[in-house]
Amino acid sequence: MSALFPALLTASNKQALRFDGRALTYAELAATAGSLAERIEGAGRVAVWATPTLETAVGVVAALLAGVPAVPLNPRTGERELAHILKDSTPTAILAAPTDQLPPALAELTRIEVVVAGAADPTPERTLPQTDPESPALIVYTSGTTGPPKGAVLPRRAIATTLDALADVWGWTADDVLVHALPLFHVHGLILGILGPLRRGGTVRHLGKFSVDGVTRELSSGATMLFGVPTMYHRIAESLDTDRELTKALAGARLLVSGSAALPVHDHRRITAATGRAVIERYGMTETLMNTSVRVDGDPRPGTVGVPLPGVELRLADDSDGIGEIQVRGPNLFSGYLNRPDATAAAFTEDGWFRTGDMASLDADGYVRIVGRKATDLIKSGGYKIGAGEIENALLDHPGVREAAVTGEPDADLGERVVAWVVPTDRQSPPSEEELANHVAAQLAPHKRPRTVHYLDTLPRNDMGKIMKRALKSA
Ligand code: MCA
Ligand code: AMP
Repeated sequence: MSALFPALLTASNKQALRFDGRALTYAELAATAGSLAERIEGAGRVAVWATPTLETAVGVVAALLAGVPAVPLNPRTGERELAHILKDSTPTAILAAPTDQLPPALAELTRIEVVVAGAADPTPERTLPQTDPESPALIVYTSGTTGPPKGAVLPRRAIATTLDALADVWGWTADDVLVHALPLFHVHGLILGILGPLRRGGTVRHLGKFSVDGVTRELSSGATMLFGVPTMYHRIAESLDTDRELTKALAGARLLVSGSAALPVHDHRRITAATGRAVIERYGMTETLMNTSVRVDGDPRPGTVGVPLPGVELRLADDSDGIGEIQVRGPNLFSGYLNRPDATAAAFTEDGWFRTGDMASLDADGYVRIVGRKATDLIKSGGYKIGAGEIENALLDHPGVREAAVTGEPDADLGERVVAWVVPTDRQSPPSEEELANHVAAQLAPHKRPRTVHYLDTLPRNDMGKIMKRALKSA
């Protein structure tokens, strides 16, 4: 397989990365990531403190150059989730910026500082190891319906093939300048949003934190592409009526891409009506990287996620009524869940197709329409996947909670919001909504916190004692 980042070999003075005014050219990135790669070569696995900064991008590129698997950590991960990820992935070191304050749970690891030195570092003379395409590149943690998150092992082969397939369907080249504000501990922001431009030899400008103004500014000053989750496009759509600069900026972009959750047709229409531009939807998953997309030269068709990417095989299982589970096969797939052969086996059919759990129908010409999910216990909020079970377990750990159930409810901004249904231990003084939200944020992660808490005397259960979640609906 060719090098993951051919542009690092030519090491030009073209801008590769820019975060909040700090930037690196390809020559500078090759030098700074190259010398870090030499320092970490041979480390078993490294964790990366994945703040939305230049240091995270440099750390991950260095790990890829060194052939050392990297585990990106959400810097807001709470105690319980962080302890699980560390125990499961057993990194030997943590890559972090010199200014990062790390939690005590990381104290046992060797801290390797990512110092972005720029051109001062000479490009290493030595060529870094030739790495097997099947070797693990990244381990990305993702939620299931129950239990703690699982580490999806992503080989170099999957990253290279998914990025090249996207280049084909989006006409993505070295001339593109991508703007985004996605977190760097998931596939969308890290693999598509950072490694994607670097593989093309193009440029990425990261906003640090999402804002409509930041998107306007960058698309008005040379950026050509925008990646976002539907919540970001919803916030953009909300601003269009009053913001002429934003409308102009979007109208001038080459490509607007949405993914991680469904972009409602209403938001598609509002954006197209105001700007004349269609938002391109693509569909992926941590375990599969990207499966389908609307092609840049195809019919955008809101409400669909386009057609299978080159090299990806897609079928619907048990679709006698026209709707079935999406199953996929191809070089874009992960190698398995770390330490979870049981879960890996369960994720595939007997004939080797990956079960996505997403339910869909197909248009006559093969466009995929996602209509829902098999598991009601998976919540997609702001583009983050959240398992109801992990939040229920965290809530049950709170002394003020006797019973708990968690559901997802429609939310115009987040797509779905996490709603908790709680039977308090002491009905006279239940823990407050804020206290429970803080508890979940501190144990798991802030995006997993319940946005609404309902207090009940009992949870509705069937004869078997199973909670009947369908009976739990906010008024
Ligand atoms: C609020 N905050 C708290 C608490 N309450 N912190 C601690 N304890 C609390 N009780 C803080 C948050 O940390 C945050 O801080 C701020 O309040 C707002 O947080 P939140 O409510 O979560 O933000 P939001 O406004 O709801 O965020 C919307 C968002 C975000 C920006 C769209 O959801 C987002 O970045 N989503 C991207 C998800 C994504 O990348 N998914 C990819 C996975 P502060 O203000 O400092 O930030 S899916 C994937 O990879 C597949 C392959 C695919 O297909 O793409
Ligand atoms: P994650 O496991 O966090 O990587 O999220 C993957 C899930 O996000 C998929 O299984 C889908 O349910 C959902 N998803 C991603 N992209 C889209 C999209 N364009 N439309 C609808 N759902 C999507």
